[in-house]
Amino acid sequence: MKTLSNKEIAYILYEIATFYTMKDVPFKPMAYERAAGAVDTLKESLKDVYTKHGKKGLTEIDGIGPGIAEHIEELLEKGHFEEYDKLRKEFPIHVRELTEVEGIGAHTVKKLWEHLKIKDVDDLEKAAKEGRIRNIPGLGKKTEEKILQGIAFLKSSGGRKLLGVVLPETRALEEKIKNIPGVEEVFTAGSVRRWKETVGDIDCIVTAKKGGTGITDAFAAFPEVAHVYGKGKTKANVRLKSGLDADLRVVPKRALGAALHYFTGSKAHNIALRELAQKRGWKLNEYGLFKRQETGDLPTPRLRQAGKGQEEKWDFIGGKTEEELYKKLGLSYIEPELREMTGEIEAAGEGKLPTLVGFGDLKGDLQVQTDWTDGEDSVEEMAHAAEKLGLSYIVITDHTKSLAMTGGADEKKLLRQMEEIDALNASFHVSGFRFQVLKGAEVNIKKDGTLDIDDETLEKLDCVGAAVHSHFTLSQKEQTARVVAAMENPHVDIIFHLTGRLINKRRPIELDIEKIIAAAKRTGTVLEIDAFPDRLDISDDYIRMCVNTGVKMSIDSDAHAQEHFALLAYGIGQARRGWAEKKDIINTLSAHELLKELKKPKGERWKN
Ligand code: DGT
Ligand code: CA
Ligand code: CA
Ligand code: ZN
Repeated sequence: MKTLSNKEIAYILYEIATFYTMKDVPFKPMAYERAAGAVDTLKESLKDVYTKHGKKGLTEIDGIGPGIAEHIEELLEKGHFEEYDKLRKEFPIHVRELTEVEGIGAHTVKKLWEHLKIKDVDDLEKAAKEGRIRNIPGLGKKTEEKILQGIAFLKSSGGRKLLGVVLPETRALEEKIKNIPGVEEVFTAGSVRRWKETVGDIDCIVTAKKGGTGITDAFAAFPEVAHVYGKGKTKANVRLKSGLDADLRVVPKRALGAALHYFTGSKAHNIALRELAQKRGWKLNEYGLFKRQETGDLPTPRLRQAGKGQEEKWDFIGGKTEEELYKKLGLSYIEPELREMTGEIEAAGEGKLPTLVGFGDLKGDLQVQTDWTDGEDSVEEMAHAAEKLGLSYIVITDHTKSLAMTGGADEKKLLRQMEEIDALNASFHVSGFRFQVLKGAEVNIKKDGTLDIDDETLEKLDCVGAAVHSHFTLSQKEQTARVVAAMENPHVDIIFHLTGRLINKRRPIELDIEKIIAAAKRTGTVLEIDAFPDRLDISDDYIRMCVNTGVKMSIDSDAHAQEHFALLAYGIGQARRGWAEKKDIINTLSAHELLKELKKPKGERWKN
């Protein structure tokens, strides 16, 4: 059997969806896209599902029908299937590469191929630079400019990958490493452990059982490995087939904490800590914390001058755990997310570190899309999925009318949805199920800062989020005024994904962040931390500014499907990187507490 990860299979399914779009085949693109989405977000590996339950197990996955299940079976068994081979022959195109450019989807790929035989980003860049894209019907000069910007942006990201892509891959790798004979424990360090929004490479640390050998050999021989840069007894550096690099280190158990600390970084944080150790006459490295040996037979100054006598000898004084290291250096424990040299060492010395919002602290999710607009699942399905994940309420925030491509809701549609939500909540109540669905919307902020839904309707909603989805290139002055105007609206409770950035794809809009935060404070408007891994909007430094100013935030999944609630973890990681505590995040409140606050006039909210 082949080792294909869920990501790889999902990609092939997306590719096929694109091919069928290009052939103008009806329905198939949707079916393949839906299957791809299902595979992409599946927790278990498809290979495991197939090994355990066969093809039948595959068809039991929501979104995968018998036809596609058969193809997945062939993919797992042989690595390809006929339909796919034929399509690839017909369209020798690098779909994944092309669609990584912001704004390019299946329909654009089709046009680019039909008119200019563009098959990869190199072709695309050349054609755009030569001004040939603008002549394709339906694309035009603006698209051509956008494409060039998208390519430049992709290149400038320097190959760093989204944490949202790397983390699932890392967890899968950890599982495989755990199964290498001789391995005792596996940890991931580096930027992944610090929840950085993008990652350069994966750093894994393992401890070996007594006498455990051959661990690095087994690792380097994984089918996922495309290239081995270097390999020794305790260390291996490889490139994975996914394009990511991974480092593996086998470390002694007595120094696990020191190794974990060293390889977690950040580098600047490590250096500062090492200096603290040096100030005490100690030495800190990945093998532990050491103190100069005190022996009776120190060489006499005369011998030492002559370069004779013993070399320096060091006694191991700590390093089994990270907690111990920090303690020995007079610091309270510093969470990985804070190790970026932004004042954490001083704060730890003074006992003034924040108690970070925890991964289990969220009680609700304030941005959820459904099949009323561009989400995949119904209000009820979303409610059940959220409850399963341990949440006790969600706010339904479908898009509004000026986002026409999503089927955005107008006032009437919102009113109808409110009725459905009332009915649903009533049925929950009857069954004794205490989950609550709250009414909301993701309202569009128009160019002039007004909203696309009238105040009378907004007033009926429990929680209103407003967001910028157009006119991304206004000047800083105009853009700031636009968002501030939206915050002045008494019905706008939260600004969703403030800067509109898409990591590695779209720049943030230009904002005077100090003015924005001051306006949020003044008006009592909440700023969202959108947890979707390519948004993570607002960034950690903006979060820190909110914390320092007392501006409240929410952490929302921006879910468009049931599986997306799991993405909340990325938002929590981001909040922690911004030093946020539980009190800074409004959806750590119960539905009751939250509604109580939201019923007050904006200026009177969030007073404690
Ligand atoms: P990345 O991979 O670019 O997303 O970021 P990191 O932080 O994972 O960096 P990486 O993989 O180069 O190294 C992992 C950790 O190892 C890093 O966070 C700190 C530690 N480290 C690496 N090089 C040095 C160094 O020259 N001095 C010190 N003190 N620590 C280092
Ligand atoms: Ca790394
Ligand atoms: Ca590394
Ligand atoms: Zn949005």
